[in-house]
Amino acid sequence: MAYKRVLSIQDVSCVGQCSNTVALPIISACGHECAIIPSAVLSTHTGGFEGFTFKDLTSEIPKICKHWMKEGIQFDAIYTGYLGNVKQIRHVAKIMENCLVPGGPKIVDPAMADNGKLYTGFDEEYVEGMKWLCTQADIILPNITEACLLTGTEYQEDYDQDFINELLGQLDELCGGCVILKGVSFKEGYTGVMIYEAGFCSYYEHELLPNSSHGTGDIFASVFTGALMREVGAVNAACVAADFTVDSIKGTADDPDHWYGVKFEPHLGELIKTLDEGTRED
Ligand code: PXL
Repeated sequence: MAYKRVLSIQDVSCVGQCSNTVALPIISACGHECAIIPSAVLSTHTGGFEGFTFKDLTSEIPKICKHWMKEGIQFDAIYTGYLGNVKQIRHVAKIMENCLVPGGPKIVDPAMADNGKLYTGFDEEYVEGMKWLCTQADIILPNITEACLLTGTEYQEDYDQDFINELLGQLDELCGGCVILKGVSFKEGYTGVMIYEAGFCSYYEHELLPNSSHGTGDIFASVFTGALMREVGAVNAACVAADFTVDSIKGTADDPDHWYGVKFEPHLGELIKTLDEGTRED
């Protein structure tokens, strides 16, 4: 198995099972080195806790980049998620330009909104910045809310295949690479992920679980990135990521005190097995 070095750029929410605290263990379990840039340090994520602390680390990012360039440090993939503010978007693009091996994938999860609403602290300027970052990406992983924001489409809870096709077409124009659209549901009790690449569209449907789940987009994107770097292809990587996310949500459903995230850790062993079976070289 090729051992890859992946850079994850997103916040550190000290408590909350999201962003880098999810990317590190998951990408490591997929068998890769996971380096990080913390875009900000928060006491918790912003989705439901009151009075969280927020230390913006924007000014560190160009210094980190400069040091890495001096040391010749390069990554096989760069994956970005929640960024602290719009200024970081240009810094991130500079890191992609200077610290990524030629041909390495730029994976952008435009983590900024869900259920029709922007996350606390984000505004129209951030959306515009994220739109621009998506034009620099090879792979983007929006949910439907983020897809609507990125394409200037009015969010709707009920939609049909035509609405999704239109969204995918516009996202493809924006990114020009591979679009992974999450949370696409056509049937009650089910949801799924659309993978649109080079004019081909695949849909992987799975159970829709009733409990709301913070951080599941980050879990999905981390597994996707880790699996993609095992060279299984975008469609397989998305299916593995969806299964892992569903298992993690199911394993949390019986614990109402664990509302702030999902218990993904018990499923890492199964993920390692799945990837080993799928990529064995014998
Ligand atoms: O999971 C997305 C996310 C990441 N980081 C922070 C967040 C959120 C969602 O609310 O608040 C800090």
